[in-house]
Amino acid sequence: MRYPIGPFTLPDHEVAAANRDTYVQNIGELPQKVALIAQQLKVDGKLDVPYREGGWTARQVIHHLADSHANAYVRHKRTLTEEHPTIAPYDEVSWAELSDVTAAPIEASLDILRGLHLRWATLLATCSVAQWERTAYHPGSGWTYRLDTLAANYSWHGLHHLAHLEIVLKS
Ligand code: NI
Repeated sequence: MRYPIGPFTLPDHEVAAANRDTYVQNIGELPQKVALIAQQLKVDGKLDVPYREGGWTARQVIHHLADSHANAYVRHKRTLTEEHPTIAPYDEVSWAELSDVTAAPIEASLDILRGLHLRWATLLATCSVAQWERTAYHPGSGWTYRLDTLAANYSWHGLHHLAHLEIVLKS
């Protein structure tokens, strides 16, 4: 239940380079997919249903996507403009428990995702080969990301949480 599409594994450079278009497409398409399922969850009154026992509610998942991908966007931009930056971690569990997550309507995060992903997918779609190969260090995992493996991670991350929302919808 926790990893409905399986955990993320860091692709090797050859695989990541071959799949750049897929990552751009997945990142570009996510907001519309989330908005569609969020609308269905709202109609069904399931926004406060967790996707698993003790897990986040659909509402928390939607707000988490906005929180996480705002960080992701900054990570991509820093990778493109700084020399091998160290990615700043954030406490995603605490972020999901802050008051805005219960007080703000999901539409606020759907709006964030729509604008953010349009910028993000446009940025990635126009990157040069040299830009795709720029690197960043992630202290949490100890991984060195390239821009394409970072995009791979977030391409997976969007679909991972979309699958959580689908679990709630089918419950
Ligand atoms: Ni997540």
